Amino acid sequence: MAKSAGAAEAAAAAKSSFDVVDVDVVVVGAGFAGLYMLHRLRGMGFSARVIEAGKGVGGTWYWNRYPGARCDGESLLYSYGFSNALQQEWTWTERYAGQPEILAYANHVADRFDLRRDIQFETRVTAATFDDAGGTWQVETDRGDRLTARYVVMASGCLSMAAAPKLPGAETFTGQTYHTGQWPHDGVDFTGKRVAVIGTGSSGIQAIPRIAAQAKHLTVFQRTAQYTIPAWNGPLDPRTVEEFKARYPEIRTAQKNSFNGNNTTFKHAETFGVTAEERQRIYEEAWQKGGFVFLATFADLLFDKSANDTVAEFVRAKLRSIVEDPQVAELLTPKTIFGCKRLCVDTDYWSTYNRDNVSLVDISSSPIERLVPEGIVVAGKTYPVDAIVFATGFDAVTGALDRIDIRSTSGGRLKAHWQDGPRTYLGLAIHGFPNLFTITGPQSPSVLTNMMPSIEYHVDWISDCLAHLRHTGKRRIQARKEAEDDWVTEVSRLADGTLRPQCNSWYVGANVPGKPRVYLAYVAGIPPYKKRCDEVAGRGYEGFVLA
Ligand code: FAD
Ligand code: N01
Repeated sequence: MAKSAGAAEAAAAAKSSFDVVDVDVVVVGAGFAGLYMLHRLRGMGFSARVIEAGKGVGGTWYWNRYPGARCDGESLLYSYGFSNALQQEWTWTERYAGQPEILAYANHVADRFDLRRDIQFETRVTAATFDDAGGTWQVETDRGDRLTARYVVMASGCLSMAAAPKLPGAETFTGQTYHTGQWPHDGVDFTGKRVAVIGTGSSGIQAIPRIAAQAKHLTVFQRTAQYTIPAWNGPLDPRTVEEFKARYPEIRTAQKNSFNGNNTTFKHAETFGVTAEERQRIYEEAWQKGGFVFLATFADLLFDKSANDTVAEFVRAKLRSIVEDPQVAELLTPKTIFGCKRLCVDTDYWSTYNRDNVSLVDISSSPIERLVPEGIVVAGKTYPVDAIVFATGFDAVTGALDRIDIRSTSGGRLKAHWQDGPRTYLGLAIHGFPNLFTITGPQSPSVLTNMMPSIEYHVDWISDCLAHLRHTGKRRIQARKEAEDDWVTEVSRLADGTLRPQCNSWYVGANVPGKPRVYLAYVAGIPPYKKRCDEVAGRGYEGFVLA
């Protein structure tokens, strides 16, 4: 839609930066990926501009301000390792840091490395076109900027496009609606309110106990029951922090080479290699430690369904011991493969259903019919509410890329190239779209790992690649079609060898109507992935054409 002259003028007057810019690199997004990318580019002497839709840095941690939002990778590991000075001066206070602390950290990084002067906020990239003749990208924004760049780096996030169902009658609802991924910056006071939460993934499971503690009544609408492991969050012992700081360089190296970037190693190879009693002991020990360590008990849990059943049943028994009402416990009992959807990590989630002011509505067989002025209708019954919280997740991994009109004069539109699902080489580059890189892009380990080391690895790989191009006098790099085809096949083959694609999750795009069902990440872990990417670079960027 064309902007009115008045609106365009107001937008132009409001912005403090440039209209036409020519830089070496445009980076889209100022989350942890964009911030580190900018820092590296500066260090190498490249000119760069970061374009960010939000008003501030932090990405995920800027947008997801819902009550209870925190990381579920341990803070001491869910942080940058690229600067020893940074990791020595910053002190995390909790085992799993809350959103405000992580956002403060992102802001500290931006200030410490003086990054803001090259970031344009409140600006959304709408289009990017590669001109084959000129060998440059033209980047357009919703504020009328035109940027020319030799390279574009997409640091636009895997979980940055909030997704909510289009419910009939939504416009008639007279209460407030919120999405966990677009939470108001001033917070929301639910005191005295009847609140609905739709969705019981990681966001819902974090928010539900906190909303229940404040609201007059909370009704949770659950489509699929989820497995969750206690976080046992708490203040970090200063001695633990000191120990980490003393050993940080070696810890970071280990992280970058560990299966999922969390320095966990599988305790045992085979679930049935130990007795049932021993297995129970191992699960109990993992439960008492809390968090993702559960997936590291036995290496075959996501390969062998009968092995998976043992851990699933252990967690279900825990649930039954926590939830007092057997009918509610039955509704909350997950029936899916354990760890197939992303495992949740919680504080007091299941026990919240023991509160008098919390009720659970099962919408697995009768979906929400519609919204009406006073609330939500399911199976002909109206549930009156004052506010609805959509904890319904994201158009993950490809969502942010799909929303930009990315084209190249020879390769056509990215949307067309990806109509049957994303196609990439190493999750870093796309055939037909030269000089374009994706940080933690589709078909890389990204969302199956601690994202911080995965982000750092990609940023370093891209930086080395740009340095190589400059050093060798090359100005263009493009993934070969065969290399991309082979990678797509390899990523699918690996996923199909596991139980992972077998449930409906955002990992396969099942949460977004019409999205092609493709496993979106590389499942074999960081070590083989990193080895492959290192080899590609070491062999002069094998699988790419450099011109
Ligand atoms: P993001 O942080 O998503 O930043 C991308 C930025 O790009 C956003 O600010 C967005 O506004 C901007 N953007 C997108 N498109 C455009 C456009 N067209 N124009 C301009 N700007 C654009 N990972 C873990 O490893 N451990 C955790 O514990 C963990 N917890 C999480 C908790 C929540 C609630 C969520 C949602 C995710 C969590 N993640 C976690 C994943 C998290 O997304 C990553 O860890 C990490 O923060 C991603 O950083 P990023 O810079 O790649 O992307
Ligand atoms: O989103 P989700 P999320 N009608 O997609 C339901 C990261 N993260 O925001 O399972 C009714 O996981 C949907 O039901 P179903 C983490 O990577 C991390 O919670 O599809 N219900 C599900 O219950 C995570 O995986 C943390 O049947 C609908 C829920 O909404 C990712 O972000 C915290 C529906 C969505 O769950 C996304 O998590 C938060 C509909 N039409 C997020 N559509 C940490 O703790 C969807 N649902 C680190």
